[in-house]
Amino acid sequence: MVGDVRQSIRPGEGVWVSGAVEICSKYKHDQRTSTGSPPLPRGKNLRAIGRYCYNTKIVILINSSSKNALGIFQPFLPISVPMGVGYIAAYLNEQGIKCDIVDEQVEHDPLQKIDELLVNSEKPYIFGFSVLTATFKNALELARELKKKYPQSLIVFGGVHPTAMPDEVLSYDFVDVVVKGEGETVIKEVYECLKTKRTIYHIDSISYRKDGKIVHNKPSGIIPDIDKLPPFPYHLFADNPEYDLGFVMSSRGCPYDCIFCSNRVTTKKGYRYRSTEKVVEDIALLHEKYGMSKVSFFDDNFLVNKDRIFRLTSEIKRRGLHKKIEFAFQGRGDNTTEELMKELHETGFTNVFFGIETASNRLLKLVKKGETIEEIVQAVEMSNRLGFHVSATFIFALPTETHQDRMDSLKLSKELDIDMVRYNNATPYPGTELYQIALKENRLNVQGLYDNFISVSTFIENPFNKTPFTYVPEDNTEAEIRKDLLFSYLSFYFDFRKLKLIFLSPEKGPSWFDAHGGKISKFIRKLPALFILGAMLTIKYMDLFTSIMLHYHTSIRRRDFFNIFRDFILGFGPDRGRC
Ligand code: B12
Ligand code: SF4
Repeated sequence: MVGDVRQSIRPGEGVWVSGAVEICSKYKHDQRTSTGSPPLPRGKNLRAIGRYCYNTKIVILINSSSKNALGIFQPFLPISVPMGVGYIAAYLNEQGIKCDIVDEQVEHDPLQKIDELLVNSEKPYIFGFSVLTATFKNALELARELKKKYPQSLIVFGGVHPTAMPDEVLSYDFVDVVVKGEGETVIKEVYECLKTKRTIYHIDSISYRKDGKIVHNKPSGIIPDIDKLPPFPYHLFADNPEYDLGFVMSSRGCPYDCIFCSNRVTTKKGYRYRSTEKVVEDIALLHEKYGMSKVSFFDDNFLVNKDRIFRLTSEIKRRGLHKKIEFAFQGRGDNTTEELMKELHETGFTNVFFGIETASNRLLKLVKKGETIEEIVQAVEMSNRLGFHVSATFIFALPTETHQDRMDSLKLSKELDIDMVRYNNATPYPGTELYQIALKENRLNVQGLYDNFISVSTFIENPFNKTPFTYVPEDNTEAEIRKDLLFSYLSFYFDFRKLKLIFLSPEKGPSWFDAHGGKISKFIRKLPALFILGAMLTIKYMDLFTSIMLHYHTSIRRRDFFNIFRDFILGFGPDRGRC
C-alpha cells in the first residue's frame, strides 16, 4: 500500500511522505471527506510536495541568519528583531494558529532549540524559513538537517530570496514549498489545508514540485490594507535583551524603480501605509512598556506621502511623544521640503538616512533613481542646517562607472559634511534589474551559495582570503575598486569628529557599528574582536599604501593619500570640538 514511507503511521497521527510513494489508505479516506480543494492525484510519483495524512498543529518560523558572513565584524552589529517572521507569527496567532519563532541570530544551537520546542508536540510540523540572499546557505543547511530529523515535516521557504528564485530553492529536494511575496495569509492557507487534509496545490503565490516538475501558482498580489494586519508582536522578542526593540514599520512598498534594490521583490511598488493611530500606538507602547527612547522607522521609503507624515507628526506631538523619543528614518532627497523636514525635526526626528548612491547624474539616471544630485545635495544641506544627524550610503562599481566617478562620490560625501557614510560595492541581488544586467554582461560572479553577496565585504573580509566581488563593471578591476573603497573609508573617517562619533556616540549613527555596545562589560568582551579587526585593517591599509606608492592596481594619486593625513592634523584645529 505504501512505498517508501519513512515513518510508520499510527491511528490519529499522520506522516509526511517525501519519497517515491503511493497514497496511504488513511489519505484515501481523507480525500473522500475533504471539502473545497482539488483532490490529490493518485498513484503518481509523489516525490516532492508529498501527502499529508494527519492533523498539522505546529508551525515553527525560523529566521535564517548570515551570522558568520560578517566575520569579525559581527560582534559590532546590533541584533535586529526579525520583522518578517514577527509579522507572520502575529497574524497566525491572531488566527488562533500556534507558532514559535527560532531566530538563528540569537540561537546558538537552533536544531536543539527546535527539538525542545517539539517535545510533546503533535506531529508533523511546518518549518517556515525566512530567507535573504545572504542567509540562503544557512537556511538550506538547517532545512536539510530538519528534514532528515523530521522527515514528515513540511519545509516552507519565504522572504526576498525565495520569492526572487523559487526554481533554485526548489531544486533542493528537502524544501517542499516556496511562498512568494507577503506571506501572512498564504502560510495560513497552507496550514489550514494541511490541517484539514486538503492539498495545497491550489493556493496562490506558492511554488512547489509536482510529478518531478516545479509548479508556480499565480501571485495573489500584495496585501492591500496593511492596517488589517495585527500590530508587530514586540512582546515575543522583549525577553531577550540582545534585541534592539526600538523600531517601527509604518508602510510597505516603494513606488520607485532603482535597479539595485530588491525591496520591491516582496512588497511591490504599491505603497501602503498604516493608519496614524496604529503607528503612534506602536510608538507609545515602545516607550511606555519597553522604555525605548530611540525609535527607527524601518520603512523602505518613509517620505512618499507628505500628508500622512504631517498627520503622523501632529499625533506624535499631541501625545507628547516628541519630547520623550528620538526618531530615525530613511528618505529620498527629492521627497523632502523645508516645511516637512522642519516639522519632522520639531517632532523629534533627529536622524535621517539618505541613499545618495553616486555623485554622478549620469549614473543616477542609469540606475533609475529618479532624482538628481542637485535635489539630493539640497536635501542634505537642508537637513544639516536644521540640525539632523545625517547618514548616507554610496554604491561603488555601478555599471559603466569609472574611478573618477568614485572619487567624485567621495568628494561629495566629504563636502556635504555628512556624519556617517557607508560605501558599498554594488551587489546584484536576485530579482533586481542589476542582476539581469550583470547576467547579460556575463559579469555575475556567484561564489558557492551566494557566499560573496555582502556589499560591505571589502571592509570585513580577511585580507589573506578576499571575498570576490559579485559584479565588476567593464573597464574596471576588482583590485582597483577595492582600493577605491578602502581609500574612501580612510579619507572620510580619518577625521577627529567622525572617529569620536563612532566610538563615543554610536547611537547617533545608523547603528551599523557599535564599538562598545553601551556597557563596559560588553566592550571588554569585544576587545579581542576589536584587536583582530584593527590588525586586519592595518594590513589592508599597508597594502593600499604600497599600491598607491607603486601605482599598482590603483589610480589613486599619492598626493591625495597624503592629504588625508594633512587634513587630519588640520582637523585638530579650531573646529575640533564640534560634536
Ligand atoms: C529593515 C531592513 C533591515 C534591518 C532589519 C532587518 C530585520 N531584522 O528584519 C537591518 C538594518 C538590520 C538590515 C540589515 C541587512 N539587510 Co536589510 N532590509 C530591511 C528592509 C528595509 C525591511 C525588511 C523588513 O523587515 N520588512 C518587513 C517585513 C514584514 O517584510 P519581509 O521580511 O520581507 O517579510 C515578508 C515577506 O518577505 C514574507 N516572508 C518573509 N519571511 C517569510 C517566511 C515564511 C515562512 C513565509 C511564508 C513568508 C515570509 O512575508 C513577510 C510578511 O509579509 C528590507 C527591504 C524590504 N522591504 O524587504 C531590506 C532588505 C531585506 N535588506 C537587505 C540586505 C541586503 C541587508 C543586509 C545583508 C545588508 C548588507 N549590509 O549587506 C543586512 C543583513 C541582514 C541579515 N539579517 O542578514 C536586502 C535583501 C536583499 C536580498 N536579496 O537578500 C533588502 C531587500 C534591501 C535591499 N537591499 O534591497 N535590513
Ligand atoms: S532604493 Fe529606495 S527609493 Fe529606490 S526603489 Fe529601493 S526603497 Fe525605493
